[in-house]
Amino acid sequence: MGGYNFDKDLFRKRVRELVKLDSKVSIEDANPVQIYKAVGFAIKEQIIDPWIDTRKKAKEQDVKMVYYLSMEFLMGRALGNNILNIQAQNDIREVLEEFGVDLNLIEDQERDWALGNGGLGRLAACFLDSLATLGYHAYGCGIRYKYGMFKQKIEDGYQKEVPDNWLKIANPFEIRRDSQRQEVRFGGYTRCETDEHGNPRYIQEGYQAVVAVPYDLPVIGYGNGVVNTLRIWSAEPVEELDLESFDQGEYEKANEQNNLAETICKVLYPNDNKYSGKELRLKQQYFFVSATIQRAVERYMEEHDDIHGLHEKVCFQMNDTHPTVAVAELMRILLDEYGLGWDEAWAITTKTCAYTNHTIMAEALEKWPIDLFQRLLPRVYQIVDEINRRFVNEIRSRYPGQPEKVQKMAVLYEGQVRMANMAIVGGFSVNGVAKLHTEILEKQELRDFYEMMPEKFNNKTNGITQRRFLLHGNPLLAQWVTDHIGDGWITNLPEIKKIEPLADDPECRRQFREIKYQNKLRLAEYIREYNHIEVNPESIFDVQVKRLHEYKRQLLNILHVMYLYNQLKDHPEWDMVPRTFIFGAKAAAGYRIAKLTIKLINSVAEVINHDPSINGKIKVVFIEDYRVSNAELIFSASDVSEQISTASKEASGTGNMKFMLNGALTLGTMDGANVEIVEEAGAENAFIFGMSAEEVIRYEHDGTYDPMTIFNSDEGIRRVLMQLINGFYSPEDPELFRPLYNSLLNTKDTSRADTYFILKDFRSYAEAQQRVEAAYRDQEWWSRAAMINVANAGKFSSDRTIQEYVDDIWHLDKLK
Ligand code: 26Q
Repeated sequence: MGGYNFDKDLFRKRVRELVKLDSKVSIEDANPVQIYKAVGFAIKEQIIDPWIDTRKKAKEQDVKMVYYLSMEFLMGRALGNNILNIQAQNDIREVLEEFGVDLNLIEDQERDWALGNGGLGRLAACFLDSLATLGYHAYGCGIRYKYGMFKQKIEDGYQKEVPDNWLKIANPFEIRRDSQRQEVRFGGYTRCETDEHGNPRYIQEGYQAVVAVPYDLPVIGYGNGVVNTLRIWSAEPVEELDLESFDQGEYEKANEQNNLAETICKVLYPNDNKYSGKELRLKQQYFFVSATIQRAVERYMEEHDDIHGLHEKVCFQMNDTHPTVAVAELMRILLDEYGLGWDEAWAITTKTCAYTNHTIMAEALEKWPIDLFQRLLPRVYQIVDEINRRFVNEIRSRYPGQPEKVQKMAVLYEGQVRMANMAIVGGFSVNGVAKLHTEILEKQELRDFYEMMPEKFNNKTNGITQRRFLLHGNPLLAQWVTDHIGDGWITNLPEIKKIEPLADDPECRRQFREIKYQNKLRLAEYIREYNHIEVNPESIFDVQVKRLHEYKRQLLNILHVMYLYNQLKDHPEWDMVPRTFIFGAKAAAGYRIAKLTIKLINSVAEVINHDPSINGKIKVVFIEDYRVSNAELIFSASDVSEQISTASKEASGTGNMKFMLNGALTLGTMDGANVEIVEEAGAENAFIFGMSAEEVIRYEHDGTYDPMTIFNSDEGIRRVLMQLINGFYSPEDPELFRPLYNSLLNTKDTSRADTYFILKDFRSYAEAQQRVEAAYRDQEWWSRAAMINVANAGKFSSDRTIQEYVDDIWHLDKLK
């Protein structure tokens, strides 16, 4: 397919007109928000034909396509990225300059599309970018939450959640598609009828229904004229409530349906890696899955005549267990609406559905109470029950006399529906998201499944899009790379390897350092504006940005800062390299320990940043409301990338890749994709510490770890821990941080103290931090290592990941 043929004159004319039409002001009087909207509309006009054509070509060429089913799409802002992908940046910048406005200012008017929590949602967004850029037809399918990820305010050091009313400014890119609405049914009961051939037919009755209305957003391929669709569904009442014409019973039902519609899409659950068995969550899941699958089958049948070939043209990729009700919903449609027999329907389903696992954390596994599931989805539950019955028979005949196999693998067990098990049984592919993660799945978490059906298992190491995280986020480095090796890297990241020899050229290293310095100035400016803290751009920018979770061990990081500060107070003459410790993290609203960790970071910052005696050698900054848009600034300005999760706990991580691509050195454990990053960049160009995944798992099994021994024997650690309970950082309330202290030492709260081995890894971490310090003193060495990291980031493009999904799982055809 071709490019976009951006028409600059038309664009100029249309921005003038659209700002009037939309805001009733002339361009001269328009404010930045009004201009942002007009620019968005004018860009939509320029991509609307390629958008329509993409759909048309997909139909003509009858290509196989994937529906990426995800509760989350963490898109960030669209405008700047769209402008780059249609390659109209210079034209648009010039037109806006004619109007006397700066493009960056206009980009800054857009709200983040924060329809996701963190890694999993951002991965979905990167995948959509890569699918379009590689020329594959794909739909991202999700929910149009009225409120996305909350905005984080820091008040008195505490996180406060503020609703994210992102639709308040109309989104110029979206298109409501009333013609494609679907009905989704909840509750009631099923009645069995016998049809004319004597076959049973199941009919759901007494249900409540909502209408699912899709809103489409364009996903623009880089320079290739392919525009795919992110389709997010919104719930609406089936009929608007008419007070007069309803009798009491109907009135109540209509009212309930209205409420149901309103609540379903109200808000994104702000949990990350944690299951909470809330009924509304299951409603959300079924709502968007049912709408998506109904529409996908309907569309397939508009263009084909035999439902039996569905799997040849369609794949449903399930992003974690959240949409795995898809397996049963597809069965329902095939059985009840197309009248297929069980075996036929099962054969199609198990060739159409595929599942990605993103976690081994036990508390993240979704297990729905059967009574809840059955009440909400009576017909779907019958199907789950039958899937389970047949699967259990299969296990028994395969493993006679081994009841523990049923216990481990059954879909229904101890009154619960185990969604991961359903996904594995009902799909043809199960993948982990990094080599180590997939190995742990095969050898530990999903071992019985792996032994029974090894052919389903495969690894797809995550990736990130270089278009957003280098081209858009770090324009200086992107330009520098392009100046030296051309722009092939934009669509073929492994080409960036060509900069590796430049790491041996002192002048290139100097330029590279200068770019990092400029990016640090840009971030320092942001920190001055939003945090009112002055940071030294010559200091090491040591950064940990990600969701706050105990396994990610932000606590280890801040305890080490406290430890360093103690050292500095004891030895004021120590000429340590100045450091700026930068944190950014949202905590799930109900996660007490996580929220207290944020408070601790801010309290430590308060003390250290205001202590003149240390001459600004340490600064601690907590960046409020970490999100995709400010992440782009942060990665580009970082020197040290903190990836310090307890080994085996972080399935992959993707922030680690964004840092690497922007020339930060990894300080990390051998966890998730860190393992592969080190493999690519060379262990000598990273700082690795801590226990291995194997050691962690061994300790977890034998239960011999006792943090108290460390506390008793290590003076430095003890001093830091005592500062959590002696009011050193909270004089007004010395007990404030007691829960953190307890989480590390007290076995009363949890089954084992220090669940995430913070004390165990502390010394190794501190020692790695010393290596960082020593290495940074040699600026030539450091820049060289940073450049080698960038040069070897090629593997971590989501283009590579997507191509692997296409080759091994989806088998899509490219659009011509
Ligand atoms: C589940 C039930 C109820 C409410 C919320 C949830 C829920 C929501 C989000 C559970 C998990 C998540 C998100 C998980 C996640 O982001 N996992 C991360 O996925 C990344 C992409 O594969 C990996 O890189 C990270 O290692 C992994 O933690």
